[in-house]
Amino acid sequence: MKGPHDVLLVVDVQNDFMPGGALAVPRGDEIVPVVNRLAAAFEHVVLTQDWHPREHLSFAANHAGRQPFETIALPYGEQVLWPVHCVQDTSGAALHAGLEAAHARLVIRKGCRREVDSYSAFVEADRRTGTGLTGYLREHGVTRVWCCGLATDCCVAWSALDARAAGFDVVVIEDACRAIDLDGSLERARAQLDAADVLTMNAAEVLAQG
Ligand code: VGL
Ligand code: ZN
Repeated sequence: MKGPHDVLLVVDVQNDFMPGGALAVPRGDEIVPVVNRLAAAFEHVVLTQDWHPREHLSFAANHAGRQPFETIALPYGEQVLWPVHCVQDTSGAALHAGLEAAHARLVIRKGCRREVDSYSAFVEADRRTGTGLTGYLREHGVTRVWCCGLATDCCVAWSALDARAAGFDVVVIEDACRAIDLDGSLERARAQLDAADVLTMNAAEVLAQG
């Protein structure tokens, strides 16, 4: 059992990121039983939910003439335009029904403001506005963040990098994640994680540690 200094951060295990969903991550559903086994081994679990208003600026549909997966310049930098996904309070934004994490203590909802996206569970895409997760984890004495969920090269990687930047030890549990992998984004994310001293492990290794 992983104790009070460890947290399992379960990123965006939501219907819209599952096969058949609005922004499907290939084989995203395969992680659910793995995440469930991990969650059972952690005393402290935190979940995230991508949680956008329907007018969100990350949706291609909200920009005339734009298609999903194009990029545009927003005041805070380049923004990928996505299909409409994880609209607040819709079934697409709901957590996967098979996720077993009843003891999760906190659900961070992110990307809630129309004009700013947030891949990271810690800091919004303006790179200024914190979600409060850093302070919450510090207040609970957490020193190590174990990351899993969707998508490896997007919200998981950004969350892991920000956790590291906030001074936590960070592990990405690779087989409890799946990637979108747009134009080499998975390889780029892996290089950034390596450079930041984020460790990668498999769920079996994590569970074998007890
Ligand atoms: C995500 C793209 C847009 C993710 C969220 O959860 O990785 N990706 N919003
Ligand atoms: Zn999103």
